[in-house]
Amino acid sequence: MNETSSIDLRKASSGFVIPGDFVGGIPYGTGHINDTFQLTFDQAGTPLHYTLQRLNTNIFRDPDGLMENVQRVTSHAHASLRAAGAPDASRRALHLLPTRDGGVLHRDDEGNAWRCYYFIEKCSTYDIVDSPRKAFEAARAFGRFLGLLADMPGKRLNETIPDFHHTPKRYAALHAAIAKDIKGRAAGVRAEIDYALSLESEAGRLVNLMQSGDIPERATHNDTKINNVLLDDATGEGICVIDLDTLMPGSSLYDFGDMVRSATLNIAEDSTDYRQATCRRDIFEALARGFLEAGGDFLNATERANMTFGGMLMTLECGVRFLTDYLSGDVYFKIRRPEHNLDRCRTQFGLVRSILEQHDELQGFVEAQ
Ligand code: ADP
Ligand code: GN1
Ligand code: MG
Repeated sequence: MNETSSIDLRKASSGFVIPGDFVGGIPYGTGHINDTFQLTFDQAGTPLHYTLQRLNTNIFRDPDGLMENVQRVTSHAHASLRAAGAPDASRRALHLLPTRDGGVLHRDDEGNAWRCYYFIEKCSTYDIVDSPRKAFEAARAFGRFLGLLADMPGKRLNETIPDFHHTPKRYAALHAAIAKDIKGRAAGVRAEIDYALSLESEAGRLVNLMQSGDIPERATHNDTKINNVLLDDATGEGICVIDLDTLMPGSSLYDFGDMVRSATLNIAEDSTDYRQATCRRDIFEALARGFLEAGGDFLNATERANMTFGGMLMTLECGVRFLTDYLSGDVYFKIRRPEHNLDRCRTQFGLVRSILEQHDELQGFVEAQ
């Protein structure tokens, strides 16, 4: 794939039916996987924005199956919003633009896969949550989204990345990376490897509870990073869940867990100040309240009993993935400095430690809801 600076956005956007004249586009957001741009079109004197994204097809091997999921879920969301009479429905769910050939995925001459959405105005995303209110709103939006997915008719969602949250398989990949050690980095990260291995016995708990049927399989988002929900600038409400590439069959605890991972950390995910990493209890509590307010009716007792554990496990799994990528020569997550993945791994492991230290109090709060 070429660098984003050399991309011809006018050409890429010409694959879609977008009314008006192309004005320009800029890179947008802080995601680690796809390339996102905000486009401006002039429609008879009114500037309109769109979100154009180039999918990372090294990671998403079946873009058609992925877009089928996105189309089903966004259509279902709009139908539900219309049925509920929501006045601002077009800001509350992503809306795909059609390609010139009537699909939703545009393939350019070089084989790049593109999609385009309405850009939702007057909203913001946050990489670090600075108040319990924001955490509550984000968690309630993700909880409602889970309810929406539960209502969706039709077949099981396509698996866009098989075994995405199969933590034991993530550990197997770590073991393979340590054994290969292609960059000669393993000796320098012995402490991180030892920490990961000290918790390996926990890796299978959610997978086992799903296999036994104690935790139900659900249609889930699977990447509920806190910057994947748009908060309304005027009201603060969590208005729209975005970044739908990892819609797949999964567990509610993957979704609650990744919120805990991405919102409770007191420092940036890639901070070099990783020794300061702490799980902020007020943010955790706000997440639990928001998620349970929206999803409390349908979560079962085993799901509730494992909510804090889910936060720990999703954080551990992500740390293991960052460490694996560091050992493998940084082939998966975008990096902007040589030790970027290692720094990310260290903040995640710091957060795991902090969640484990506070586990009983945090889970006590969940049980009291
Ligand atoms: P990535 O997979 O790279 O994380 P996202 O789909 O999360 O891609 O988009 C990156 C950022 O772009 C988001 O965090 C959000 O700020 C912004 N964004 C994405 N889609 C929209 C949209 N339809 N309207 C407004 N902002 C959007
Ligand atoms: C990636 O695309 P983005 O930045 O929202 C990753 C998540 C990780 C996250 C860590 C498809 O999410 O699984 O938790 O980085 N997405 C994929 O920040 O691997
Ligand atoms: Mg994102």
